[in-house]
This record gives sequence, structure tokens and C-alpha cells, in this order.
Amino acid sequence: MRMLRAEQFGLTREVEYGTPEQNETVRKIVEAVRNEGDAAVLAYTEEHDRVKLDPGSLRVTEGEIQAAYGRVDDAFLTAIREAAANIRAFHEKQLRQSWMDLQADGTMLGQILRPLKRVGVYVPGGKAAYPSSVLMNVIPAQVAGVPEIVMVTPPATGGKEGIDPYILVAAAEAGVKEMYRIGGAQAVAALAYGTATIPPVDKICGPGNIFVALAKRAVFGAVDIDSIAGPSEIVVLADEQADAAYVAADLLSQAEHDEMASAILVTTSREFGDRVAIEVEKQLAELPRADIARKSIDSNGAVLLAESLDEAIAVINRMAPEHLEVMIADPMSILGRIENAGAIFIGPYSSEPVGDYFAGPNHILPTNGTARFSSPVNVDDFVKKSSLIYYSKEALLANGDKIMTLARHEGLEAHARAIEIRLEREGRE
Ligand code: HSO
Ligand code: ZN
Repeated sequence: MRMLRAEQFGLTREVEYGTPEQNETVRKIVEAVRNEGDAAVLAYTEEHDRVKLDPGSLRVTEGEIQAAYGRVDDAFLTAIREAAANIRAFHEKQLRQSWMDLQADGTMLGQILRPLKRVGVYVPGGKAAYPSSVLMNVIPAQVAGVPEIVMVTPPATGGKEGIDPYILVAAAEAGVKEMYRIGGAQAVAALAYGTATIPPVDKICGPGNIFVALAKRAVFGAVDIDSIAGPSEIVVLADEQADAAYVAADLLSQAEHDEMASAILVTTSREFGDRVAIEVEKQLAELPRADIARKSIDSNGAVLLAESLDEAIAVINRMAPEHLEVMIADPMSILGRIENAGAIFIGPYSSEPVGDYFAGPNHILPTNGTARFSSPVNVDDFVKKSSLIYYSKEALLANGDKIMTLARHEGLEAHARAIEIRLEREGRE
């Protein structure tokens, strides 16, 4: 792993906008699905997923979900149930109440919270088909009270038998009742605009390949979307009292996600940095996904040497990492100074996979420096708010002049008169 002085570390934040060809492909698919509905979805599924379906078979049946339970092992089922309970309990703490505020002059102002009605969760196939991410998308929506949560996923991720049974079980355990075997840009378009068999949704979330990401961007506005996730990132802040083997293991846990993932140690001790770099090499060689982890460590891994803890914290705040692990002697002492991080893992036993799978907080976190301004997936992402405004006669008479002044300043006479007509009539009485 390369070692750099913290101040030399340059950030390259890249957002994937796709090539013109990819954008054109997605535009065509989205248009076709919008105009032709199921027929286009079926045609693209045949072309891209090599599976021939008819509209009647798009929806996953109850029987298939039951059969999937027979294909997953008990240990998985026990673990995912407990993880789901932890995730649910954590997100329940995020629920907020509607409120109304009554004032002495009879004015009542407030805010009503309502869940979105229908949400679509995209679950990819391939390298990033994670049952854990199904829970992380579905459970916050459910806790928010979303009555209709639908999952879409490519048709043949589990080989000849169809969809990966672990994905089906995770979705069923999270409480999803409606699932369709479609993937790619065609699935995103079907969710956004609806087809004869798939009613449209209000929001689409979940990760996917570049075509899925571009399709989400293309339908944004017709529906809401979640953020477009970048490769996983971990930053570990550790000093010489930390265990170098633990630090190396945690760096590799995220490096194995993706060649583009980044794993960075920030430390004030060169000697400790050397020890971690050696450990990374040792452990990397033994990993089943060594190829991916190697590429990630070589291209995006680094040990950053800081002069002081202050400098270390400053560089972390500049990076705004998705995950930050703090393994210094007194980790609590610096929490108040971490301004930008998606999730903060505190102390030697809070290894990132604890949060990736089990503790309860969401593992869908802001990447690419976006922790500067955004948050982990949470219940509010599935709730919308309506403002409530009630003015009494007394309140309108008391404030009408000021409202008219502002309206006339903007040249909006009809606004002013909507107030004036009331002041004239009510004032007279
Ligand atoms: N670390 C990933 C989430 C994940 N890890 C899923 C394992 N499975 C992005 O936060
Ligand atoms: Zn992970």
C-alpha cells in the first residue's frame, strides 16, 4: 500500500455519467417501455437477460417464494431474521410525528407526515446482489409506513431455477409481497411509468449497474429516486495502540467489494502504517476475492501519515468518507470533531461488517464525498410532508397589510387583492 503525507493526498471525486452510447441505449429502452409497456419489457428481458417470459409470468409467485425457503440454509435464515429485527428497531427510532402548533390569536400551523404510497426496490444480479441490501432498502420504507413495496430483480440470478433464492428470502423476510423478475433499465422504466402488469411507483431505490443508474437518472422527476451509489469507501483512523491485523482486515473487508473501492488508513505513526501495510499484503494473499481486493488496494488504497491528530481529523473531514472506523486510544474524545462521515465505527470491536450486516443502522451511505451534505438511507426518505396553515380572522386582520406590501412589491396585485377583499369586508363589520 502506498504511503503518503496526509497533506499530499488529492481527492478525485468522479461521478458516473455514462458514455454517450450508454445514455442513448438507456434513453431508447426507457422510451420503449413508456410507450409499449410489457411488450418492451419482455423484449429487453429476452435480449439482455436471455430469458423468454410472458406478461403472466413477470410476477414471482407465492409458490416460488416458498420454494426459495427450501433452498437457503438455516443459519442464513436465523442470521437474517435477527439482522432484520435489529434494522427495524434502529429505524423505528427515526420515526417522526406530525405536529400542530396553536397560537394565542387562533393561528394554527403544522406539518402532516405521510408515507409514500408505493416504492420500488431494485435488486441487482451479479457481484453486488446482496440480501443485506434488500433489508436496508425495504425496512426503512416499511417502518415509514409505505403500504406497497415492490421488488424487481433480474430473472436468472439463481441459475436455471430463476431468481437467487437468498434474495427472495431476504425480501420475504423484510415483508415484501410483490416481486417481479425484471432487471436493467427496462425494470426502472416499468416501475417509473407502469405497465399493464406493473403499477407505477412513487420512488425507486436500490443499486444497479451503469444502465440502471442512468435509467434512474432518466426517470427522476416522474418519480423520486435515491442517490446513485458509488464504490464502497473505508477510512480507518488508528494509532500505534491499535491492532494492525484488525485494521488490515477491515480495510480489506471493503476493498473486496469492488476494484474501484477505496480503503485508507490515516495514522500519525509511520511505524504503525508500515505494520498495517505488511498485514494487508499477508491477509490479501489469502482472500478468495484477492483479485478484486488487489486492484482496489493498488489503485485506491493508501496509508496517510498525519503530523498530528488535528491534521488527521482535517483530512478525514475533507474526504467525507462513507465509513470511518476510529481505533485510537480514546475514540470518543474526537467524535464531536468528525464533521463528514456516513457512518462512524467506534473502537476495536466495531468492525465495519458489524454495521454492514447486523447492528441496525443502514449500510446504504453517502459515497464520493457526499457525506458533506447527505445522510444514510433513513425513514424520512420514504415520508413526505404537507404543511398546514390555518389563520383566524383576527390573525388575518392583524397581518393583512404586511402580506399586501410584499405582494405589491412583487407586482402581484391579484395576491394583494385576495387579502384586501377580506380586510375590507371583515374590517367593516
Ligand atoms: N459495505 C457496503 C454494504 C455491504 N457490505 C453489503 C456487505 N454487504 C456498502 O456500505
Ligand atoms: Zn461491505
